[in-house]
Amino acid sequence: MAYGGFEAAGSQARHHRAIKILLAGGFGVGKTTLVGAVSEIRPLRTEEPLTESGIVVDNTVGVERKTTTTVAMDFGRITLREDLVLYLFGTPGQERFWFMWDELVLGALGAVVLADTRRLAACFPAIAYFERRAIPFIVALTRVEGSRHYSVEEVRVALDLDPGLPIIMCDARSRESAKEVLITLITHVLSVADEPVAR
Ligand SMILES: Nc1nc2c(ncn2[C@@H]2O[C@H](COP(=O)(O)OP(=O)(O)O)[C@@H](O)[C@H]2O)c(=O)[nH]1
Ligand SMILES: [Mg+2]
Repeated sequence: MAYGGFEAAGSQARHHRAIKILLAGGFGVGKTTLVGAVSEIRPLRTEEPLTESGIVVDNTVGVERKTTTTVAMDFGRITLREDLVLYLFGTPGQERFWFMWDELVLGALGAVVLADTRRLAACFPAIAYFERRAIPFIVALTRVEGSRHYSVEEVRVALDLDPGLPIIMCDARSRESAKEVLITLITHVLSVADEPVAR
């Protein structure tokens, strides 16, 4: 994976640090939108119009407003400090791109699982994946206007998540909300790192 210019910075680059965060969740849940809202570079996107044949594969029930699909992934960058850069990788939502995940998770600090309360089950595979690999994650709920409101605790039960795992509401279109999601993840990662390791 090329980090565009990052290594090219010469001897100073030695002191630079990069944090890698993954963004996962079902199709149409807001991954591309969130990367776009929070990234300081024009996000690298690989959206393609949904083709007739793609529509058969991509489950668009409940996401009728969606006319493009992320073929590979979204990629964004946020400079936290002069020497500390956060890279955000939106994982491809469709199961047929599952094979890419094992490479994407390498070196990742943690993950955000986006979930839409209308289609909660769509985030099960992402949650199962991160649990299996012991990658710290949080759940961010995007809510579409007019859809039934579920409480965080209802979602926790439905997704069978530990009491300590942060679940927050977010609007993926809002930069402030997207930033709060990332801060919540980093805070969670730090608190998990403080826990004594079970032997
Ligand atoms: N109401 C609402 N709509 C959203 C939100 N996030 C994304 N959307 C809309 O949902 C559609 C699909 O989002 P997209 O980011 O492409 O989903 P992806 O497949 O996960 O990348 C787009 O039309 C977005 O404008 C959100 O937090 N709230
Ligand atoms: Mg997308």
